[in-house]
Amino acid sequence: MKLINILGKIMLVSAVLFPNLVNAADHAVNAQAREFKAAIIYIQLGDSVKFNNMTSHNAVSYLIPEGGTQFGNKGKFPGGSFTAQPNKEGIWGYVCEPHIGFGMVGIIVVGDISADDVAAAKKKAIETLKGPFKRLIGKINKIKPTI
Ligand SMILES: [Cu+2]
Repeated sequence: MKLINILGKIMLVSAVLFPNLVNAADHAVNAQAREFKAAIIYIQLGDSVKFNNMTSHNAVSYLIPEGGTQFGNKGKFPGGSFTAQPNKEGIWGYVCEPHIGFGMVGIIVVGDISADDVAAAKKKAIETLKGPFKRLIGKINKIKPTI
């Protein structure tokens, strides 16, 4: 009984100190044909995103918030699936490199974003992305601000 009480207290303290970790959710994005489904997802900081059916696809971040850590291996296939955990709030744009010509790109929105945040991400995309990577701009246009 004592051990259960101690474990209960540890979980309670963890929930107070690290709410994002305790409440973290897992989201799934499926690669289907030449698309990510869903192509735009909305998550909270601490959540993870599992990319499924990645045998002939990859998912590499090309547009990330300031201070964020890139995910995905450029030029490599992860295999069956892999999990990304975006580590900053904001708009994350990623692409499937082999199929970017088909517009196989996606967006992960982390936390609350305003219309200004969307406009800033679009400006950054226009300034920094080249060639087919500009496909991300079309997806940014479809983001719905959450605040
Ligand atoms: Cu692909």
